Amino acid sequence: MSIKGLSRREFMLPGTAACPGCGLALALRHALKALGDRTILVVPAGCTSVIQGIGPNSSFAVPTLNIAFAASAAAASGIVNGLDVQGIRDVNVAVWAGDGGTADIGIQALSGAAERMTDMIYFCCDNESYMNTGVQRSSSTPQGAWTTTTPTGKREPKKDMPLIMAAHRIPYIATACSSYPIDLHNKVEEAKKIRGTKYIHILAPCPTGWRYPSEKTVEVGRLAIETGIWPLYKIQDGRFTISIQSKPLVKESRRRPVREYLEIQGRFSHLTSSEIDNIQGMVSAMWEHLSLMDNRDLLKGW
Ligand SMILES: Cc1ncc(C[n+]2csc(CCOP(=O)(O)OP(=O)(O)O)c2C)c(N)n1
Ligand code: SF4
Repeated sequence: MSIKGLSRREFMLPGTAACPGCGLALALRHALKALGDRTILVVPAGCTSVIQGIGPNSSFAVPTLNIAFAASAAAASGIVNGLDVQGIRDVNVAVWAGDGGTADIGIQALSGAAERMTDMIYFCCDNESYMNTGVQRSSSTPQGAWTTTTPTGKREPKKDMPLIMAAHRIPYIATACSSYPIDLHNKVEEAKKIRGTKYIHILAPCPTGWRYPSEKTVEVGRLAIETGIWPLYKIQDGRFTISIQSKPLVKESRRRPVREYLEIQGRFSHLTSSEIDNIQGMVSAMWEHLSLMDNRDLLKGW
């Protein structure tokens, strides 16, 4: 898919309540283009419910169910079953949740739905914090990041949700980033064709919580990929493949220093040089594992 192949139809209408430069809004716009009009969205509390607008008006041009935090994957399961008994098989049921709604409060229902192999696409749109309620830490906040509940920097590492989902042996898992809409689009298209639970984890820079100027959202997302701190990959039927944008980074010399990604954001401004070196070391160690997993049947024989 090239940029010319993208649908001109918009399912996110003008006048959303997103902050200027919101990576989440950008990712949702492109995911919806790929999902198309035969889609039902399930949205737990979070920035997305604000972006959506206040009823009876909505900036989403697809049916949307707003649901309690812990229940999104369970609600999606119910919708899938309801459609199924009516013989409707051409509707994409998609959960669009934040990292708090996924990695913390929604993980139990998500795990249950994945184990039952519910036919849905679950999106975790990861702005690495509870943004909607004022930038509190989540288990997906990266180590070192300032949030209002980690004023001196988070001590614990980021929870690895995509690999947790891989352990459920679902047929499709992918990572994406709002700065790479074509890659996101392709992955949604791929996921749409597969029956069962599909999980797409999207890194979505947030100028408000990450503390950078709103016009730098695409640049910040690109730096996440180019420094290697956010690897793009997919795991399809157990086979792990690093995506084309991240592939060159298997060679350490092709990675930009992680300092470039950290220094552009106010949430990391308190870090000392040795803490930045520490994060660089974690990224290098992660890439050693990624290069071992690349082009391998990750789940065979498990
Ligand atoms: C059970 C429950 N606890 C807390 C809240 C309050 N709440 C609403 S949105 C939100 C944060 C959402 O964070 P995340 O899922 O990461 O989404 P984001 O706002 O960052 O997009 C919280 C804690 C709630 N609505 N329900
Ligand atoms: S707080 Fe961040 S994620 Fe939420 S609407 Fe604003 S920019 Fe988007």
